[in-house]
Amino acid sequence: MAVSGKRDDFIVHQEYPLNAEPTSAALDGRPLTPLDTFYCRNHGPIQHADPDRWRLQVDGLVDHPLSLSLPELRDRFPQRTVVATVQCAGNRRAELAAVRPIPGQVPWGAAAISTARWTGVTLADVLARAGLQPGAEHVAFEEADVASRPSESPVFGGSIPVAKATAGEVLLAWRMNDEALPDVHGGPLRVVVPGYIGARSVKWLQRVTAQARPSDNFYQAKDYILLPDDADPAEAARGRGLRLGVAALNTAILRPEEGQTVPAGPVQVSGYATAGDDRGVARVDVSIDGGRHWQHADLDTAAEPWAWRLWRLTVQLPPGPAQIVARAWDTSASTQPERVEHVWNPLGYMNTAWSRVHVTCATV
Ligand SMILES: Nc1nc2c(c(=O)[nH]1)N[C@H]1C(S)=C(S)[C@@H](COP(=O)(O)O)O[C@H]1N2
Ligand SMILES: [Mo]
Repeated sequence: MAVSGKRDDFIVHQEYPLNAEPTSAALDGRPLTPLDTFYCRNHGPIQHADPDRWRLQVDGLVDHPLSLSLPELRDRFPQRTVVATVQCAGNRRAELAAVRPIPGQVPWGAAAISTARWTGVTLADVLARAGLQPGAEHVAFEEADVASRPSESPVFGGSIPVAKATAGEVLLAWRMNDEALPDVHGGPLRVVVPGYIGARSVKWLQRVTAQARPSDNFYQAKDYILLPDDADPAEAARGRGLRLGVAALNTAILRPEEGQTVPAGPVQVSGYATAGDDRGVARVDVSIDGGRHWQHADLDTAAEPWAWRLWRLTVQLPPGPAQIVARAWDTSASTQPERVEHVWNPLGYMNTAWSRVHVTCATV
């Protein structure tokens, strides 16, 4: 099925709500993901709001509650641009679901992640104008509550700690890759929280609330929960398990693609790596013998601080079946777990295991 504004080869997991990702090959090798290639992750209806009537409320533990139109946001605060990667906590879930089924969750490949140039104002500047009160430990976001929302889909929201909210890289954005933010990606206004799971980058942002406690919004308190592997998935709704927030070290091989036939000899392997919040990607290793020997990939040197690091390496593959493996290390010298079996969890979040691609090498 074709999705309006997206490439013809977009992989649609679900039409409503719209959940779709690009092919690995389409994502590969581009520091910025074009708008027609950027993945779409939705829990409810895509909103189509009139930008001229949009207002953002800033309330809660603030001295001066604000109500700002888009022109007011634009005119009263300095404009900022940040290149940032957004990654869903469910990225790479299909590999987990191959170990044990994960019913009712979107079976994402490795492309529920994309990078854009976001332009807007910093949340820090807006909060400074509102005046945070002592006791404001968290900043919560909420999308607009629209009449078209089906009864089973709660209003989307979530929160981040105040230190992150005031750190300067968190944007209230209305432009994406120098174009107006498309409705599907949260237009006219979304928050972009680099270094956190994608779920915190709330689209159709209408309310920012300073508060003492983390958000009790369904999607933070009862979903996006990492449960112990033997837990019943329903336990997430009872508030059990770890609440996700900060992103984790991850990497994926984008090329060659799983199951591909490649000519034996030199083969270029490439992909992305991301690190959580205040960490960076330090190194990416590639192995063609299941992890006994590793070679270091070339990392993009020009990468922006909040963007993924693209990497590539040419390996020599003998004829026959081959498995290519990749893992990343971060600036705290931590690396990724070896096996998906070891990170399996009932809702299928945070698959950070070594990335593996199986190919067949044909003699030419
Ligand atoms: N209002 C709203 N914001 C949202 C969501 C949503 O369903 N509704 N999905 C979140 C999740 S889980 C992710 S991963 C990102 C995806 O952003 P994208 O669709 O622009 O790729 O948006 C986040 N913001
Ligand atoms: Mo997500």
